[in-house]
Amino acid sequence: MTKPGAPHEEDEAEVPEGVVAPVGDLTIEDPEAARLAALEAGRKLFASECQFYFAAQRLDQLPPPGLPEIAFAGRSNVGKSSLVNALTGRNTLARTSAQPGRTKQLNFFNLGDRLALVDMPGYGYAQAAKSVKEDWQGLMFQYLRGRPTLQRVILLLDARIEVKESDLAVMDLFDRAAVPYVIVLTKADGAKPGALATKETEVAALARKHPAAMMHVITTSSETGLGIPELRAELAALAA
Ligand SMILES: Nc1nc2c(ncn2[C@@H]2O[C@H](COP(=O)(O)OP(=O)(O)OP(=O)(O)O)[C@@H](O)[C@H]2O)c(=O)[nH]1
Ligand SMILES: [Mg+2]
Repeated sequence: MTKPGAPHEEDEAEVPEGVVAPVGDLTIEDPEAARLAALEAGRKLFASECQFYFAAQRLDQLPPPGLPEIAFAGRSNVGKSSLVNALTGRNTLARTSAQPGRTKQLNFFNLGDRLALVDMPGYGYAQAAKSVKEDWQGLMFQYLRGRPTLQRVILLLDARIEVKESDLAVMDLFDRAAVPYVIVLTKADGAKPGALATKETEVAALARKHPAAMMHVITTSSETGLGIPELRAELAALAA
């Protein structure tokens, strides 16, 4: 559609190659070109230098707010540290372990001076002492509520198992803190295709019920790299 009286011929001559084609004063996006451009922006950002720069065990120890922050949250052992490694293409940047409870503090990583990635301790670890659980909840809630630079929480759910009470409790907590979060399914390599599709539908329905959750769900595997370029692209859009 063009505005009445818009210079049709000139428009045709001036359509640039690439993402957008202006028509009159409207902009028609080419979704495929926009998708490819976003993937490329994600690839470039995550190819840049990434360095650990801060560990916080208490709220009064947080680094001064600076870069836009992305926090990775989820149950113990869901694959948060592995996802940080997969995104940044480094196997040993964040410490991972088959034992739950590996990450015990908020670990901050500087990605190309454009984004801070925050690897958080896991929740829902049955063996953890009660005081540790309360500390974690308290620390996370205060961090989430009070952090002006926090742009997005990545909430990881295991694609192979059911959503737990602790996940639902954390989603409520995020809603109350009004922090936008995107649900990422992890370990998709370990789920059968049919079960994975059912899980995606179930989790998308769950996301729709939670006001602070983004509508879409990203399915990933840190083992195979599934979904990693898409998540990089989404995060690049939030970078400084
Ligand atoms: N098959 C498979 N295993 C994975 C994947 N991602 C992580 N894992 C394994 O899951 C275990 C836990 O991974 P971590 O990344 O340490 O999990 P975490 O969420 O950081 O755990 P905490 O720090 O204890 O909260 C490790 O044995 C990983 O190798 C994946 O995509 N596929
Ligand atoms: Mg960890």
